[in-house]
Amino acid sequence: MITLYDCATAPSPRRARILLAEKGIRHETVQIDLRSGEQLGDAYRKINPQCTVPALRTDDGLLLTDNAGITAWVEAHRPQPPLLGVTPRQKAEIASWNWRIEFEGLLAVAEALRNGTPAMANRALPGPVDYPQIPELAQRGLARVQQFFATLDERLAGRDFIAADGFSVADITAVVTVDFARVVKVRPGEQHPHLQRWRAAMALRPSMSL
Ligand SMILES: N[C@@H](CCC(=O)N[C@@H](CS)C(=O)NCC(=O)O)C(=O)O
Repeated sequence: MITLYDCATAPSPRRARILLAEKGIRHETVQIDLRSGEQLGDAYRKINPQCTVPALRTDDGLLLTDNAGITAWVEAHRPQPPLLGVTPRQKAEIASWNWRIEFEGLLAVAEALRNGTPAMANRALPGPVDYPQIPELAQRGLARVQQFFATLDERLAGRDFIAADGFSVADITAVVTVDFARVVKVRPGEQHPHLQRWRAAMALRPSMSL
């Protein structure tokens, strides 16, 4: 049986949940309670020394400790429907947008949240090492999130999907990022008509309610 180490309230494992649902891959789920610090405890540290979720144990016992590895494995294990593209051009375009969304969007929200939330003092980055917050990074993160929303809106003008004219992991990463931005009070507004249209269309996919 495939096992997903998950946390229902966190964005990174949501990416894996949506991916598994889109591929129709059955699995069991183990919830790791990030609020109580379960990811830093001995039991989970033995499973994933990086102390992060998601992690995925495959049916042959392989332990994958991040979305990059999980996505690569899932696409190879269950090629249909392809979510990383088929042609060289599609694969390149999807990889490029997925990276940009992760770097310019998801990490910007995390930067704003983790450096500005008192409850995350000393936990400015995920993982086994504590890092102090830098308040200026909370402000910079917020500015980057706003810029990211403008970038995504511009990209989606005249398009139904982020990349390669079809649904892909780039759409999954983007939905998770846009929804996660609520934690820093950034939401798609009337200045983002293309982003709003795309998000409404994505909501029709059952996986997006996970
Ligand atoms: N590179 C990882 C990042 C995972 C990550 O940052 N997960 C967060 C939850 S969204 C986490 O485990 N945080 C634990 C913590 O904050 O201590 C991936 O995408 O798989």
